[in-house]
Amino acid sequence: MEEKQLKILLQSASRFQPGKKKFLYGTAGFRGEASMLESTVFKAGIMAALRSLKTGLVVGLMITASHNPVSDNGVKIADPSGGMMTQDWEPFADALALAPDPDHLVELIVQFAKKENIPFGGTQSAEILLGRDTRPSGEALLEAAKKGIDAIIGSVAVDMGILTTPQLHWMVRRRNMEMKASEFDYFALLSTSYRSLVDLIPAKTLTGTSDVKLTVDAANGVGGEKIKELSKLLTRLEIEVRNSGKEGEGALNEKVGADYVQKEKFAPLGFGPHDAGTRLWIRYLNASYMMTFEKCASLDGDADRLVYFRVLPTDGRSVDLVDGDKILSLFALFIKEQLTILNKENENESSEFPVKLGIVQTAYANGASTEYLKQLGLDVVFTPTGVKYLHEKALENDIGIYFEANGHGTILFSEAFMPRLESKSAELSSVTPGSEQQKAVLRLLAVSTLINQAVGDALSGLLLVEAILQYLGWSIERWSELYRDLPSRQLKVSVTDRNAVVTTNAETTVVKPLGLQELINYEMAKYPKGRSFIRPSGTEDVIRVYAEASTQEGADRLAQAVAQHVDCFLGMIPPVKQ
Ligand code: G16
Repeated sequence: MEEKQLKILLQSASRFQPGKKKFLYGTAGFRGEASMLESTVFKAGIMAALRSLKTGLVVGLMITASHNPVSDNGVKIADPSGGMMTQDWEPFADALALAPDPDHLVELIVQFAKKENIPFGGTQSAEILLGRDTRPSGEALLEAAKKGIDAIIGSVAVDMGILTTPQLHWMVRRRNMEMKASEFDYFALLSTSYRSLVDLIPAKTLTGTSDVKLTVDAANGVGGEKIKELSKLLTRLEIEVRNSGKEGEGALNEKVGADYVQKEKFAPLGFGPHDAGTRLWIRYLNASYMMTFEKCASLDGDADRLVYFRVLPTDGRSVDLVDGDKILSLFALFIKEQLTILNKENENESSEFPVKLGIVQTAYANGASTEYLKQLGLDVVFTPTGVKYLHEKALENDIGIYFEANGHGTILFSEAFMPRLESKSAELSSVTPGSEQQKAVLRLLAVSTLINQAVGDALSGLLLVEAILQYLGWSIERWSELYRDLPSRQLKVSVTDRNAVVTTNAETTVVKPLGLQELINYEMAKYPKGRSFIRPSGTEDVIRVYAEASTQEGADRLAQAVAQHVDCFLGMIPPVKQ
C-alpha cells in the first residue's frame, strides 16, 4: 500500500475515535444506539470501498436500523449481487469495529488488503451507492460513511437519498447487471410486472370492476411515502396508507409496524375502532368498520418485512395474523400451480420442463406451515435466522422461495434457470400462442421481475400477494384458512452477555451454556405438540425465546418456563413479552 494511501487513512481515522460501545456485524450489520455509532459507520464506509475495489463492482451501504426504535440506527453493506455482504468478510468487519485506535485500524486494513489481494493504487476504482431511511440520525451517519469511503483512494460514493433497504439492494444488483437502476425504474418495473400478472388473470376469476382495497400500516417509516408513490402507478388496487411517517402520525416502529403486529398479534396504532372515522366508530362492530380494516398489511421501518392482518371484531384490537409463513405458503401454492399447468399433458404437448422448486424456513416457522408445505409435496429446508442464510440456501434451486415468519422473504429465480424459462416462453409463443401453458410461463416471468431478486422487499411482496389473491379469487379470510397456526408465544430475556448462548441445528439446540438444552427438553415434554428454542438476537441485547404448543395457554406457559431457565443461567431482569 502506497505511503499516500496510508497517510490519508490514518488522518481520517484519527477524526473518528472509537466509542465506548463495541459493535459486531450481527444478523443484519452493525446496529445499536445511534449516538454511539459514528466511528463504526466510518469503518463500514472503508469496508464497502474495499469490497468494491476487490470485486471491481458496485457495492451498497445502507443506514438503517429497520424494526428497532427511532433512537437506534445501523449500517449494512450490500454485496455486488445485491444480497447481504459475503459472510467471509464478517470477521474482518468485526475486527475493524473493535480496533482500539487508528494505528491498529490501519494495520488491520493493510494485512487484510494483502490477504485478499485488494488492488490499491491501480487503475481499478470503487463505487458505493448510499441509502438511508428516515431516521433523524441518518444524515450525520451517512456523512461518516462518506468519510470512510473517501479514505480509500479511487472510491466514489453516490448518494441515492432516502430509500427503503430493498430499493438500495435492488439498485446495486441492477447496476452490476448494467440495467436501469433509478428509483423511477424500480417503480416502473414493479408496476408493469404487477399489471402483467393482473392481465393474465382468467376473466371468470376477476371480482367485479372496482378496485381491490388494502389499508397499509407503514410503521411511520420510509415505506409510507414510497408506497404512496408506487400506488399512483397501479391499476385495480387502491391503497390507503396509515402511519406513513408524516408529522403527527406517531413515532417510528412504536406500537406500529410488522414486528409489532407479528409479535404482539395486536392491531397497530391507527387501526382501532377509534381510527376508523367518527361515523364508522359510532357504528363500531357493524359491517362498515369491519370493511375499513378487513384487509391490512404492515411494513417495518425500512420496508423489508411484510405481514398481513385483519382486525377482529371481538375487541377491535386483536388481529387475525397472516404472517411470513402464510405469505410463503401462498407464493408456493401459486408457483407450484403454474409449474403444474406448464407440465400438463395436452394435444400440443411440448417436452417436459423439469424445475427444482425449494422452500427455506427458519425455526420460527409455525409447525403447521411446514406441515402444509410438505403436504403440497414441497422440499422444505431450515437455516438459522437471518436473510443472509436463507437467501444462500434458496439459491440452490431453480426457483427458491424463502421467508421468515416475521415477514422477510422473497422468491429467487436462479441465473441458470432464467434463460431456460425465457426460451420456453419463446417456444410456446410460437407453437401454442394463447395456451394455458404459455400463460403460466408468462406469469412466472412476471413474478421474476416483480419480486425483488436481491433481498426480501415488502413493496414487491405486497404486489405479488395482491395479484395472487385476485388470481385465486380469494379474500384474506380464505387465505388465512390455508392452515391453522399452532398457538405460539415469543418472549425476550435481557442478559449481560447474549453471546454466552451458542446454538446448533438451525438454532433449535443449545450447545452453551451446558445443561440448558436438557431443561428446555424437559419443559417441552410437558405439552402436547410442545416445541421451544432460544437464540441470541442479532439486533438487540437479548435472548429470544420461542414456544409453540397445541393450546395458547400451553405455548404461554412453555415460553415462560424456558425464559425463566434462561434468566436463571444468564439473566439480569425478568423476561418481558416481545
Ligand atoms: C434482521 C434480519 C432478519 C432477521 C431479524 C432478526 O431483520 O435482516 O433476517 O429475521 O434481523 O432479528 P433478531 O436477530 O434480533 O431476532 P431487520 O428487519 O431488523 O433488518
